[in-house]
Amino acid sequence: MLRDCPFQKLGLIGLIVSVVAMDSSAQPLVINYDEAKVPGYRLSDPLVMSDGRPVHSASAWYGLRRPEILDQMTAQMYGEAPGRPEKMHFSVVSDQTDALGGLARRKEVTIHLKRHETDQGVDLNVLLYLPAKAKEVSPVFLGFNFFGNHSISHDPEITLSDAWMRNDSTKGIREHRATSASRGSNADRWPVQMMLERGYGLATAYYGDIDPDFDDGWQNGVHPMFFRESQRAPEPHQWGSVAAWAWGLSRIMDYLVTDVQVDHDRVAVMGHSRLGKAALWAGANDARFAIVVSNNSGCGGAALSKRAYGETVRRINTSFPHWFCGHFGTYNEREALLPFDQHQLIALIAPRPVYIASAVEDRWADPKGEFLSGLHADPVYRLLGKRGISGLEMPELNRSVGNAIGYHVRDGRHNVLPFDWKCYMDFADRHLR
Ligand code: GTR
Repeated sequence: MLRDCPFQKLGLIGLIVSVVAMDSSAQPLVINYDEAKVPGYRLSDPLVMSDGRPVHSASAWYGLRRPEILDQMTAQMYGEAPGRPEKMHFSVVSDQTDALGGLARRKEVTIHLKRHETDQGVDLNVLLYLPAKAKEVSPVFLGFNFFGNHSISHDPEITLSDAWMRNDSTKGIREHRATSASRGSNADRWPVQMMLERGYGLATAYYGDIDPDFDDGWQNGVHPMFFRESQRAPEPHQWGSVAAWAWGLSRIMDYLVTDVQVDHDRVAVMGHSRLGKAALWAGANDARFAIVVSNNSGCGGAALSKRAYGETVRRINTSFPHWFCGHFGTYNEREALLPFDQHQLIALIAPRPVYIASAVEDRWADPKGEFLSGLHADPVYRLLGKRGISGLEMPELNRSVGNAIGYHVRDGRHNVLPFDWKCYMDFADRHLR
């Protein structure tokens, strides 16, 4: 399908500029914010096989087309991930039934990721809040955090992370370690009280427990655990960090299905920005996630790559060479050659509900490209008997639209705001209850 008719009308009003930056290859890197300069592009149809055969039935989708798309996106973009490590096990580190003034039951659980008994392994520390008064199992939102579990709430009982973190004095992180000043430093992104009052639990973990977010030559995090003898880096088709974070979300799900207070049929996976990319990829790979929420996930997440608006494939591969698999570099400035685009990532989640949220000032993440991914995934939802999203136009600001594919663009910047969470919980209320 071409970007012209009928989607050309979907204009975002705003200042239109092109920014020229440089990357390490010394070629000027053009960042386009001008809708008129979005290249003409053709999206592959999620309901047509690569060899041209049309997909007319749910069985052809599940049996043929879905595996084809999943294989392409795995091999060319996120990279192949291993299975669950053979000797993985869980320890409940603490369990308090009257946390947050009696509102919550708070558990801390360590997931020991190990392949062999003798491995040092990697520990993933999960914080779980559940509504204390719940008489039955509770639905849960699961999402990674950026600054450690202790940063998401002022609850002084949360264990302070001792993991490597990017220095940030505004978040109380010095010499790559969290200090006590870091407690609650990101609490405004996690409305725990509102969640508990609405009957939802929250499971969260620091994403750096799975893979510290810097290009370290693959020596830390979970990647080395799976190297063959003498292997030093993932092969070009093997997982980068985004796929590793997605894999980590599935390992947390492995724990959640064993927790008798959690309704494991009602776990919504959510992520912001790079962690939104990871949440979408987790949702595409792991059907245990009942709902998937992408908050401002942008390039490599919900935004169409072929629009090359805001952050581009070359730019993301240059700034973050560890996020995607080696093969993805082939598409730097050659998005047209991609055999898929991000609408197919959304389609992989079908028929489960997925919510895509944009922020109007977050042009780097291409709000219109995020909306279009949902729109172009809609035919797959319809084939599977669900209404995805109707209406070809982006909605007005701060209005949540859609059915099994939810969408909003709110005012303001790249962030997670209470408005976003309210929309996610309303969406979960509609689809999970
Ligand atoms: C930016 C990156 C985006 C987005 C964001 C974030 O630097 O270019 O793709 O992931 O970081 O995660 O906050």
